[in-house]
Amino acid sequence: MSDQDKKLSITRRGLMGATATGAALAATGLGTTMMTAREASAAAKVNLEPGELDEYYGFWSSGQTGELRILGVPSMRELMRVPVFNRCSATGWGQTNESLKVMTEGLLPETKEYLAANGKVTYDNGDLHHPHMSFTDGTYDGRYLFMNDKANTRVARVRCDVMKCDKIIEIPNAMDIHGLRPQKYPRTGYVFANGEHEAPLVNDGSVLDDPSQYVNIFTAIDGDTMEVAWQVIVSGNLDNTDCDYQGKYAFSTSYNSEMGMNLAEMTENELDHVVVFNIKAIEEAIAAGNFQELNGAKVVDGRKEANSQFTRYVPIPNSPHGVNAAPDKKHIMINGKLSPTVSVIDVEKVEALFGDNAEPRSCIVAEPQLGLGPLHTAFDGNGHAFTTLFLDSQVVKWDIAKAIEAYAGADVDPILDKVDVQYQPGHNSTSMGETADADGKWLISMNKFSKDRFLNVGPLKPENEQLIDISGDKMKVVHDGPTFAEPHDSIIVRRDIVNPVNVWDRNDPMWEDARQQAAADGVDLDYGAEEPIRDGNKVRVYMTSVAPVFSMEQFTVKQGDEVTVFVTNLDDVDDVTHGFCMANFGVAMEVGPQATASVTFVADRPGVHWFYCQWFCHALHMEMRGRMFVEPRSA
Ligand code: K7E
Ligand code: CUA
Repeated sequence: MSDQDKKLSITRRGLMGATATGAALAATGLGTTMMTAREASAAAKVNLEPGELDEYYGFWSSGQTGELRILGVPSMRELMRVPVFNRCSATGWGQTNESLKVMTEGLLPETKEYLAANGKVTYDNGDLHHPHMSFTDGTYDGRYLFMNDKANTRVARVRCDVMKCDKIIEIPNAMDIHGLRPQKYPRTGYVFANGEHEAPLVNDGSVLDDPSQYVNIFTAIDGDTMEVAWQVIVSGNLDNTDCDYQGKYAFSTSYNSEMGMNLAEMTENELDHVVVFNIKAIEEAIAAGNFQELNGAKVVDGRKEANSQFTRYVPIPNSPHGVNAAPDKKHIMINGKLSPTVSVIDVEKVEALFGDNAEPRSCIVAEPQLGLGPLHTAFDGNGHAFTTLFLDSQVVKWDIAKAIEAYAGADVDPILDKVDVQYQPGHNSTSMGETADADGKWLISMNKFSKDRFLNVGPLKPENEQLIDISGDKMKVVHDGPTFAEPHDSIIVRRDIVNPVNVWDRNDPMWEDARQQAAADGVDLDYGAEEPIRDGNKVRVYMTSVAPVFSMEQFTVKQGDEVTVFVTNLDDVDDVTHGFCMANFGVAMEVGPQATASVTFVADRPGVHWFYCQWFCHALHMEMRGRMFVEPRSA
């Protein structure tokens, strides 16, 4: 054993000792001694033969990378990266006019001003934690994926037909969107989004040290229009959120009910809370005009002291984190984080909370002690829950019904199994597990640390996502998957639900602006133009691409012209993507089959400049190039 290994194993033992769950340890030990037939077949399912397709799509966040990732499950092969909040060199996301429209049109006026003062039109970073698919009737419907940006207070939508982001909005009044979940029933519907960090309601620099003026904001976004439907002011901060299967309530955890500003203040209380939002009561108030308008949003006051019908505050020990609705459509798990417990809410007991003199914890029907650092819970659809234990570096499988019996006084142990994961898990997700169609096959444990699990790549290590077979009584880790910064969350979706196209529709709304500009210039995008079209010092170049040629071999502009190049890819074949790179101008973009993409730059470098296709498309791909001639200003 190397020193490094010793150190790790000591640390691991120290952490496990703290759980005082010897029986669970023995159980996990047993799991590794013998490979049963079931385990062997699970391993076979993981290692797909070349050419075989996965059974599930995995949609992954990427944390501070700011993109959405698509993996195949169970192979854990990364299939695609979809840029959302980030700038992407390969696709031109954040540079093409089409992507810049998505990234800028939903920004608040003061943000645009701030960015302009810094010579920018949009942010180029994001912190994407929670990707979730739209629902119809309690299960995924394959229309959209929604996701948050904690770094710059935004919510984005990705179209599942083309796997491109089509909407990004900045949320007014709130600070730093964290928890996000789509409404499950009757459909999405609303996308619920938590502002994590509390701030003065009027945040103009006049308030710093008066916590009584700090608020936090819960937002419901209309998932169809991507506009803010309404907001609720709450007490305490907001962490994660989920909603029921009845369309009545949403639930958000608060790890800082104290409204503290530093660590000591934030962790002072033994009890924090989960906020229950009464959707119907809020909708009625909005419809009746009983709201204040704040930066364009309809806002109601659901703070504790407002004593409204909009919210209830259910006390939960201690700094709760994840919220997860079980596929039984009845139970909501609140993960304790600093408390070793998960608090189980029965949604049928929530209505009574809004009656007179209700005991605020009367909706809690179980609170099993599971181990140290419970963060998130997933489900198999057979009455079992799987909770990550951050400090124990384990996943614990437990029986929901037994936990309820134990809470009522029965002498039963709800814990069924524990498995070590490497190391420090945050979210976990199961196949179809956040829908009513949870199928109990796979669990992904998203671990914050990989330490010694992979070849050393320097001080910055990958995270480790482990695939766990949950089809039997005992959990079995079957695959390690290194991954870069920092996937928090994922969903695992049956492949028949997701049906992207192979080739774009020529009439796609994505390039409606290009279509209109072309029409105004008397150009048909499908044919392009012979010569650049001049409009003062603005020059528009319309070309098409068919492997391996661009329709223009060369074009001439004047130094200082603002040049917009539109490329329409006329190839109508799967996987023939072209690109357009204007060398030494920092310009590059992807143009998918039948797509139009455009990019604008100032031609301030005189002389001959090559543009080339930057996506390998043909045996003569290298030859797919042309020249831009920039006449010097003096000429
Ligand atoms: Cu638990 Cu941002 Cu979902 Cu990370 S949050 S782990
Ligand atoms: Cu077209 Cu490479």
